[in-house]
Amino acid sequence: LPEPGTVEFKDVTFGYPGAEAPVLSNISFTAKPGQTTAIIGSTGAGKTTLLNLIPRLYDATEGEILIGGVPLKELGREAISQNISAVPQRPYLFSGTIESNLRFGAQDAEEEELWEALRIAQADGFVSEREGQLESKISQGGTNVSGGQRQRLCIARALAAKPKTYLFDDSFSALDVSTDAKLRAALVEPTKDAAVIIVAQRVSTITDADQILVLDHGEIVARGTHEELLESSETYQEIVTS
Ligand code: DGT
Ligand code: MG
Repeated sequence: LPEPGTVEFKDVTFGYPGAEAPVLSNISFTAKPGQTTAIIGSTGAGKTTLLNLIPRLYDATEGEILIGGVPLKELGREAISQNISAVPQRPYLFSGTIESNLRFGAQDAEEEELWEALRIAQADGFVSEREGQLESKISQGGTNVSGGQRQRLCIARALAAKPKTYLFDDSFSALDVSTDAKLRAALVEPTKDAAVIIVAQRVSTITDADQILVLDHGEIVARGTHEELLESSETYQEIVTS
């Protein structure tokens, strides 16, 4: 069997219920533990849809997705939520405390582990400045923290769960360039044994990815490293220069 955390797409096609044309066609790739797989492509290309198939927000219409060699449908909801942490494109917080938000998926974590997750996510500063710190209240939807803070808290929540697979949907583009760089540098060590899949808008976020998939109208039109794609893919060149 492939290592735990490995994500395999085998000829996956997906169309939203009731829609005429598929949004994703014949998607095949493997995201391995210890590697970063980046997905880039214009708005509407299908990046979020592709990520959402992994925790089974939707099921593939055709083809198969496997995690650690096991088909998603055989894995069960619990194993999926225990092994995969997703930071969605529009991250949400629950009403409750910062701590209860971080503990979603990490019920047994020590308080020190929660602070470590906050440090990596560059969120320890503003949390320690809030009255009550970990006990400080989050209103429904997280409207009493800024968008960038919400994003970092959701990244901290994903880290606290210590999953084998991380899914980051455009999680860094709302951050200023320097916070983005610091956060991604801090992520290297804690995610080094996991399969990391990153959807990105900024090419600078993914230049050091082990493989980049270029998605266009629901199809992978090119794949490779940054250097390889600069040579081989016009679509990638357009993204880089746009
Ligand atoms: P982004 O986030 O703006 O860069 O775009 P992507 O690449 O994340 O695109 P995605 O996956 O959100 O959308 C791909 C296509 O699927 C696009 O034509 C819109 C359509 N679509 C997205 N969500 C839904 C949905 O819930 N229902 C239906 N019927 N179509 C959807
Ligand atoms: Mg999206």
